[in-house]
Amino acid sequence: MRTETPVTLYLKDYTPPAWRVNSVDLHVAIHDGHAEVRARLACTRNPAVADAPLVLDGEALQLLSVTLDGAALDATRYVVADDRLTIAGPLPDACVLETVVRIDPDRNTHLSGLYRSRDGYFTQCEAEGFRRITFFPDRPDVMARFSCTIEADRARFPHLLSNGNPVAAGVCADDATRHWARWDDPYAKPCYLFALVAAKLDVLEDEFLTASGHKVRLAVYVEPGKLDQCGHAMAALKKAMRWDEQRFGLEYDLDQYMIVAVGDFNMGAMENKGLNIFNTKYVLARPDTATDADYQGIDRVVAHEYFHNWTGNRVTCRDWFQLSLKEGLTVFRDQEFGADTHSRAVTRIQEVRALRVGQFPEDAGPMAHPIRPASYAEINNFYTATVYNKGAEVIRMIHTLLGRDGFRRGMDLYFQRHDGQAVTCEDFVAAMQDASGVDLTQFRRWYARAGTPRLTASGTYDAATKRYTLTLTQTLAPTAYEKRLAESGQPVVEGTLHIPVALGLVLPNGHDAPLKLAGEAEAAGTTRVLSLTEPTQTFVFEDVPDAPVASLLRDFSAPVQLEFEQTDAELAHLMAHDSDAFNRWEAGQRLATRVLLAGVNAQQRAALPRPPLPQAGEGRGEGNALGSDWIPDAFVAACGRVLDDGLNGDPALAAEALNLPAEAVLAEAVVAQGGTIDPEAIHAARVSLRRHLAARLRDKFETVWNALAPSEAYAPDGSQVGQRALRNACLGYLAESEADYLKASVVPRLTAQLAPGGNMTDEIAALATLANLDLPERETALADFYAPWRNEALVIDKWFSVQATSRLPGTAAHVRALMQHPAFDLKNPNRVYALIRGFCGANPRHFHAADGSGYALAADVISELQAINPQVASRIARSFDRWRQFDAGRQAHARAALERIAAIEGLAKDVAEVVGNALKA
Ligand code: B3K
Ligand code: ZN
Repeated sequence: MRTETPVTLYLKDYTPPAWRVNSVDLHVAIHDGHAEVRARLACTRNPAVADAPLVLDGEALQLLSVTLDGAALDATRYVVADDRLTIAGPLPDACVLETVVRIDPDRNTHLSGLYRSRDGYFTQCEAEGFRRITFFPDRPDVMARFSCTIEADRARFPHLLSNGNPVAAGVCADDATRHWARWDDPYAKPCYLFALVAAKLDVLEDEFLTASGHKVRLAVYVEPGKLDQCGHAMAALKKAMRWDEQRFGLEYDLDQYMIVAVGDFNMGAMENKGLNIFNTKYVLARPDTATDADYQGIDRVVAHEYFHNWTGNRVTCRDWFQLSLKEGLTVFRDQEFGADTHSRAVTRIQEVRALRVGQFPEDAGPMAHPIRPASYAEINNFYTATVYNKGAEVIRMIHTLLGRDGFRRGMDLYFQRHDGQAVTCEDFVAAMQDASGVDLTQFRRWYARAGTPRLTASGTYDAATKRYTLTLTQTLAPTAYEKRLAESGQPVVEGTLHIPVALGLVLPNGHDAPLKLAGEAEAAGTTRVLSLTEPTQTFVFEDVPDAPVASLLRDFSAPVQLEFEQTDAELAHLMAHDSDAFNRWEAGQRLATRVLLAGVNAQQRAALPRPPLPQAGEGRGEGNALGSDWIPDAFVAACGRVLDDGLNGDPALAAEALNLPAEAVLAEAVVAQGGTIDPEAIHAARVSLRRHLAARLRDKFETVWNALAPSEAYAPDGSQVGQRALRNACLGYLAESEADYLKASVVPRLTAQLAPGGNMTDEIAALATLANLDLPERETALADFYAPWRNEALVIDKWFSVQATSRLPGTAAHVRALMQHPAFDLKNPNRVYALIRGFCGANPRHFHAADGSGYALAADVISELQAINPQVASRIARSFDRWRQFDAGRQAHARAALERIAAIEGLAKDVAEVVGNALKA
């Protein structure tokens, strides 16, 4: 086996391509056991780069022939080495190169390039998969016109699809069992947007009339028999198409838009021009198979891939360092779509929660990088929360600074300037600046600096002058990224950031004060966006009638960690009165975090024994080892008010407010205070707080649960979704009750919710709750759930997940046992994500078990998986990111696990980069 040594690539080394490919004509013949790919490339020399050889990328290809301008090329004229085909010697400035290669899609377990899945053949080319199909300059700044002929068995693969428009099709002249279809894409595109499908599928068709009157055929292709599960995806597509016309004036540009769902797929979906390929998870949904969250995920991912048609495809990236140019912007667009079509506040809360769980720890860990990294070894490792989610936050800050109209003018200018080009993040920011007149020079540092900035605030009110003085300070400590840069002699970007801080001042009467900055003639608005551009700045507000409570970072106006001393009473005031719904929620989270950290300290100070193993039949997964004297009554009362508000106001917001900060977020809060993560103490504190609330607020939980009983047939619409979320949150709390009540009153409800005929949202909420309970009903429920759903892969994924994330002791061993279950398959990414990532990523207490059992499990899986599917293995390896934040014993186990992986001969470079960084940081 070849050892893949990670080679680091640098942004500074970018050079334009020496050769361009104007057009590529592909002929892909799929046979049993292999495929043959003929590629005819019309190439022209870039006059700016004289004498360079023609170099094409190629990986796992067997070269059968090469011709240049119609003549077979002498073997002395080309070299195939190091995943490249190099044509040397004198070449004309324009030439046609034709290659024939043989590939093996049936054995392509990487799921990159052309591969086999259940119902046929599918492709995934981003980032560097096209080189696994044919020899090509596989870089996004080479944009070519593609045509593609696909040939395959007629009966087994009736649908032959590629990008663009179908131009011809027929039965093969020499073999009537085979057929072919030819596609032509009129838009030049980078090869990462190429796609083909040859499969047996069912199709749902529809039409969309664009604003300018162009009729588009819409098609969703799914595995045979699943047509009743694609209506929601189709509706989402039409909604997204209309929204992009209305909000950004962007119309679709081809005669057809196709979505193909496939069960074996490394990520969520892929925006190939005119032929999106989707993970089934983001297409298939029926009330009895998909949860509210699944429906929402479908809305968002369908919209995201559709939006890429402009932000990514029409204007693409010059190189992969610019990935956030398309991803950050497209995530921002899908977030805005979500906000405009669902609840803006709930959408924002969920985004920020995801940022805190996924991106802040990344910024603090060994893989830290800015949204535009200056170097990488394996680009697939940089499809990260930072590039995507922090990237979207950076776009959102531009939106905040420019305002909605200014941002729209910037987008218009961006397309006017760059349609059909491969560009950089600078080009985007320049368009925004030029269209709005807002100076974004300093703002651009957000693209180059890693880490989560700390924003420290302090405020004072002077009753005599009626002035409120706010001082803001920003700091940004170096991360592992700067260390890596320095080691490789790269310049480190320094300097303060331009941080938009949206603020309001909430008066004792609950109203917002009109905001008048010193020097201004009159007040303007009650929410203002302050530009923090210095290390420290002071802002003075005049005519503030009474001592206010400052509401900072409204709508989370910047991705920073806020440090602002506010009393419990001040936070409670914001929870009750802040006009900014996000900050009402945020105040609750800050209060909850404070309480929970006190719980963690109480546990550690008292050096209490760890929660004992469950008593047989006690029901709950563990004893309540922690008292409750650290839980203030005011917090319980605030949660009670949240429940009242949920009943009378917005249940979705109430459900969000009752969702205590995740264990991973609490772990980061411990680290921010200079502590060592104690996953047992964090878990115990969180569970204890839930139990305390369950006991103290039982009547309210019961009242809300009863009041929200469904009265109409299931629909994944906003109001029902909010009601189900709150009702299931209440039931989840009630399930924290003591054994008698639990068994007599809660378990029967959980079991009833699992009865056939219900919806998957309620079912999975009940199953996940039962999976935490050590009761006979748990096993019965799991078995009863499995049997009828055994052929519905996405539902079985949920069955694996709820077990992987269980609180119960012995979960690591149980996960190992589940890996032997006939339905588990290491080759299927969804299954691996459900069971293994569920355990490693969403069950911190068991993954970080003191005995190292969680780490050993992960190392075993990664070792085996890295040879099968390096991208998926690498994602699992990221579970180790925070290993140095734990105690010495856990660190020793983690190091051993990481070193065991690093020592694998021929370790895939994806995993080598992640594990290498983890060990050296
Ligand atoms: N652009 C793809 C991601 C491709 C990931 C390659 N490892 C999906 C998306 O962001 O829309
Ligand atoms: Zn994307």
